[in-house]
Amino acid sequence: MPEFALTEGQHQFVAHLRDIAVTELRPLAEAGEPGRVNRALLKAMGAHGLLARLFPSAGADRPAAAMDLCLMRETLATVSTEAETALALQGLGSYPFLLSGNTAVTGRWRPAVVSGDAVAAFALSEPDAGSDAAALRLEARPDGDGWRLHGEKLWISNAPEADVYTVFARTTPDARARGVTAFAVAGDSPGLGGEHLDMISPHPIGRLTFDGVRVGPGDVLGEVDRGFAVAMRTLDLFRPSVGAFAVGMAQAALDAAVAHTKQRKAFGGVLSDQQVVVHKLADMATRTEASRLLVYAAASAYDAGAEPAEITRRSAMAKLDATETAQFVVDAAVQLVGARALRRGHVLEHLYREVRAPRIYEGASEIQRTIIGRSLTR
Ligand code: COS
Repeated sequence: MPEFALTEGQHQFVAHLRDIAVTELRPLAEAGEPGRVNRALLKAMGAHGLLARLFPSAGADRPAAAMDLCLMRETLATVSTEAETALALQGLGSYPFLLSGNTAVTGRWRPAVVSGDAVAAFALSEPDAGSDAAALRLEARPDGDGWRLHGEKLWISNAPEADVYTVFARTTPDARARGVTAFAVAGDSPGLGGEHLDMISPHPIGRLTFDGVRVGPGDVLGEVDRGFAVAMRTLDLFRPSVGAFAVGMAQAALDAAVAHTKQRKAFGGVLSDQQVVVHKLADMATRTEASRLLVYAAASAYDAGAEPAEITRRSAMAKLDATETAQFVVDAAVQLVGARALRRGHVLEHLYREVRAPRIYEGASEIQRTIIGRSLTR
């Protein structure tokens, strides 16, 4: 059943997290270098047990708590988008091997991932396979009892600095989704290279090159040729949480717009005396709250073990609605605050850059509409 209100325990956790975020995580995030992995920040999140909360029960059928993940992302987004994204990327990169890895893989990486000592990354996209993920071509050539990986991955968050990658590669040619295998690949593997990419939003992202990187049967996550489902199940969990990130950004933008328009003198009063202004704030608040409820409903359905098709549909709806809403809200807030919102360093200038990418990554809005549309017509 979808949840429409937070429990007392959840409220307390959110308040506690906000406190840690303001006093510790934001200063660490601000001390980091834009576009680079911030290991001190990740270690602090590990020390506070936040990364462990991403994986409450490794090895279980559903080793994650979606609502918890969403609350963490929404809360952190209102304080520090860098801290938010560092937490999320750690989860996205390592969830597949916690979901589908054998005991050796999970045992090797889980402790370091939850302590923040190892940085994880999710490597699905390629230059010619973005929205059409089943078109991926990174080649897994048979080599003894294992494979050698040849090819390229692009737009991979945390690359090329991560310590472990979930890599989706083609084990059977011309088989689209039915010929993809997921592997855990150590960041220091011989033959693995890469570079940073300079993007509009400040989180680390890069390109990976594979020149005969050796992977063995023990590195397979799940089953050979069944890796596409590993990717999709991971995205089913993380898409609502991208929505939660968007809701947090929308809330931060709304708060900034309310604070400004309440005190900004204009036309013999304050800006919020103008009906056009207060009506805009009302729309921003209402749409943010509606998105929040869609996110909570999707997360609750996941945690309650709803039917896979329902989880997928709700996940797509939450991501679609929340990311599009956040774009509207941040843009409207910039308009209300005016030129000072566009000055480098203003919270809205930062959010304006941050809010754009989530409408593209983890499945563009158009892909979410395709998923929702198919669920209606199939
Ligand atoms: N959970 C488990 N399995 C799933 C699934 C899900 N949510 N969604 C699809 N699958 C399975 C299907 O059941 C099908 O399995 P079989 O071949 O055994 O029947 C297989 O995966 C292929 O599914 P489908 O035919 O729907 O694949 P399509 O190529 O039509 O594409 C979309 C599906 C468009 C949904 C997928 O390519 C997608 O999500 N694209 C966006 C990728 C993305 O998010 N990239 C960002 C990377 S992270 S920044």
